[in-house]
Amino acid sequence: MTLPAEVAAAVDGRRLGALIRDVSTLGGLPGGGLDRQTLTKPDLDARRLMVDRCCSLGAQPWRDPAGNFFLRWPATASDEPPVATGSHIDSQPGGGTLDGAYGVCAAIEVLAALASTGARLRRPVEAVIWTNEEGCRFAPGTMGSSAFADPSALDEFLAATDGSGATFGEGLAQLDAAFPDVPLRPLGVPLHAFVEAHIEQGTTLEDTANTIGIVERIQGSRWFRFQTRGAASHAGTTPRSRKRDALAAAVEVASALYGLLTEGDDALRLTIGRLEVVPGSVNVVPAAVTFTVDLRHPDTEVLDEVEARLRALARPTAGCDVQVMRTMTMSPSLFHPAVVDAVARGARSVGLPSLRMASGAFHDSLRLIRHCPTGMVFVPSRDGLSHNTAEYTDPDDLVAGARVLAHAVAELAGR
Ligand code: HGY
Ligand code: MN
Ligand code: MN
Ligand code: MN
Repeated sequence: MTLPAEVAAAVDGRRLGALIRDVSTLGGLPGGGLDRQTLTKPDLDARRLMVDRCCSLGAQPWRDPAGNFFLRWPATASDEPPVATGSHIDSQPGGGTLDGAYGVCAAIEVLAALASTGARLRRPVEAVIWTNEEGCRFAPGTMGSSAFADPSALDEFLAATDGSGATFGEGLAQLDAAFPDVPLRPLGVPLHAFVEAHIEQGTTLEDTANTIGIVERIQGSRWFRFQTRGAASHAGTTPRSRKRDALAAAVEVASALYGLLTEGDDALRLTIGRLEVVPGSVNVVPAAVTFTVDLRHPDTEVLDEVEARLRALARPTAGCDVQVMRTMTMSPSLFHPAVVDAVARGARSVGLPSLRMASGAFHDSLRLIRHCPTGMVFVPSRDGLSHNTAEYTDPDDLVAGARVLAHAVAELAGR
């Protein structure tokens, strides 16, 4: 049996399942699912659980100025750049227990499999926790992996604020006191390769009866913030001719945006996920409305064309001023053939039906593409559901994905 196959075989489903269950309790919601937003107490508690678990295996912990955590399994040629594998543990406010956390738990299971086989690979292996992938508390998403790939981006991220006015920098500052045992190292250390295991969050694997997704590319994502500004006035006395209703303007712009969606090809995705009205009082004409737009498509030209039509909506509407700004950009990206093929060999070696496919969701891996050869392993999501507390993947599929991950990581680290 080859070493990668040996490490894959050493993946223990019960151990993986127990870790996923333990992590799922941190930020767990009473009716199921998670609220473990980045740098909240549940996030820090989950980091502590994972650091302690990996240190008990003999791994060495590191962290960087963006709050990314690295749990390092030593190798024979220890000064070689490591093969890294991991994902994120922050969740949506009403998220599922597997989005991100599965990839980190699978990465830790790879370390446990290495420990149980006593395998010493040529290169170190690092399990990674990337900070703030979701971007729902502090926008944009993928802050940790973005800063890892481009350290100059960190300063702007530190100033990002959440709904309460707290900054990302203040959130990060908690880590020094909470993790005195985890030494700092610089951002962006060299990596030989990065592989992320993640739930598909779509229905392709389920619809095609495949267990493993060999992810070849990720579609593009762009986030925007629209702001309409009118004038607060009395709901009962303001004549219609004098009203400057910011919500009326927002509704007109939002309707035009949904029109772009229906006119677009069926690969186009446009979501208005958050809308805030100021002052938000029942008997005051809205003075201002802020709302977000999440735009996705596999093709940059299409994104550019839809963005031009979206920006054209930033014009006086219903007597109100309308502004728009782009707040996040992720270009459609291809994963590295060497890593994609390593994942494919892992799926073949473990004897699982697999499919080469694209990702509809963005991931930290998209940011790592610029840093080192990168690829992803998908496992099926029941009904394609994610960013929803009912998110679910068959436990056997979770183990299968971890075996494929272990095979790919061991092969890449052995070379
Ligand atoms: O939004 C996304 O695509 C990712 O799941 N955060
Ligand atoms: Mn995710
Ligand atoms: Mn997500
Ligand atoms: Mn991700």
